[in-house]
Amino acid sequence: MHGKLFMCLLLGVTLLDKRAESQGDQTEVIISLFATDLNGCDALSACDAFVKILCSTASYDWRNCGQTREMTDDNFPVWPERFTFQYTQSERMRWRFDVIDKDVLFDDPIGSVSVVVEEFLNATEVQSTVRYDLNGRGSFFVHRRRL
Ligand SMILES: *[C@@H]1O[C@H](CO)[C@@H](O)[C@H](O)[C@H]1NC(C)=O
Ligand SMILES: [Ca+2]
Repeated sequence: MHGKLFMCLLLGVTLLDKRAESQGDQTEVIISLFATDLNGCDALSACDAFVKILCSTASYDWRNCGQTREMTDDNFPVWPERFTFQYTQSERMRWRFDVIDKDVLFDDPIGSVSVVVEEFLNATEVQSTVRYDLNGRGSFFVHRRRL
């Protein structure tokens, strides 16, 4: 009798656990980045672009959340890094991607993209990549990785 009751309780707790999980309190979001048609960087070569990622949530202001390597002399850079974020809906996370041309003396900004992560997750329910405009300086893509 006691054994059965215990099993029922155990089952109940396990089911509750599963529900909390599938309601997605925390989701792992993995992204990678690429850009096309970058332009206007250097007179004698293509852009040497890298990306600085900043993020903010309800509980902290903009902070560094990663950086890609520089893709030298390439207006169609595919950055090899993957970035992993722990996403909680109530935290209202945002990303800011600063695309920057590496130069010998001063790095020059190419463009900046702000993303509400919830909007990105909604969009990537139906497609895996979202395109953002760099105001005439090219296109920036955030790819959601599932593999
Ligand atoms: C994302 O989708 C959910 C479910 O359809 C919706 O309630 C929510 O408002 C959407 N969020 C944004 C930021 O578009
Ligand atoms: Ca340069």
